[in-house]
Amino acid sequence: MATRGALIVLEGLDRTGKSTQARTLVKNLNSKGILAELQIFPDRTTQIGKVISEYLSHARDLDDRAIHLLFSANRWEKKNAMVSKLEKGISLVVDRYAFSGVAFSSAKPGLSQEWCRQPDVGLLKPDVVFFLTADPETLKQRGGYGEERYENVEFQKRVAAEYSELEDPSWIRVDATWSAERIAEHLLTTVENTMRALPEKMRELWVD
Ligand code: Z5A
Ligand code: MG
Repeated sequence: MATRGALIVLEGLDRTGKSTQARTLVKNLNSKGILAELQIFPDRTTQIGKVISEYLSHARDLDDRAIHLLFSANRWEKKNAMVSKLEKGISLVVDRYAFSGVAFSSAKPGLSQEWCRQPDVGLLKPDVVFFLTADPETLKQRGGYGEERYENVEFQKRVAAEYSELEDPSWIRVDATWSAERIAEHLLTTVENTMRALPEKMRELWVD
């Protein structure tokens, strides 16, 4: 059995409940005596994260490629700290990761998935990716939709198409219209199973 922590990623369109589930999963793991912490991307607390936050709230405009590289840099600036936590046996529940980076940027005109992947090559590869899915029209009805950049149904539909192209067979699709409790239970069981068969060595994203 591996002594390191597991890298668990939650992905999906806006308002699929990723943040709700990421928080609950950390709490549920902790209450079972499993060390786990939350890592949110974008991490808006760093200097790079502050620029990203200004971009998302329309306080700042940036070239599409420039903002893409900043989202990636925001992950790279956290990589060493993430490695060190995982090596200490702390599992990380990550609320959005490089897959959001590729899906959202490549939904813009002129940015290919191939180009968008490059800056994240070599980041840590997750041990499990949960992909929360629901129809953008349904998600629109949930709280807070429409305040930040990208939060419109037409763009979300393009992002959904990019996610489908990016998705690989290892991803675990979860119906985001299930109750939050049902999703939480499913995630916890799956993570516990993943942890039983965790490879000792961490892998790199989009390398192997
Ligand atoms: N972005 C990017 O372009 N490139 C990158 O590399 C990265 C991100 C990392 C901000 O992300 C934007 O950055 C995002 C992608 C882009 N843009 N968009 N669109 P963010 O993660 O900071 O966005 P957010 O503001 O946290 O929204 P979100 O993450 O999309 O929401 P969520 O976390 O998936 O959902 P939630 O906050 O948990 O729940 C939303 C509402 O639904 C809330 O009222 C809940 O009570 C409700 N909810 C939750 N679960 C359920 C269930 N099961 N049933 C019914 N209602 C529910
Ligand atoms: Mg969120």
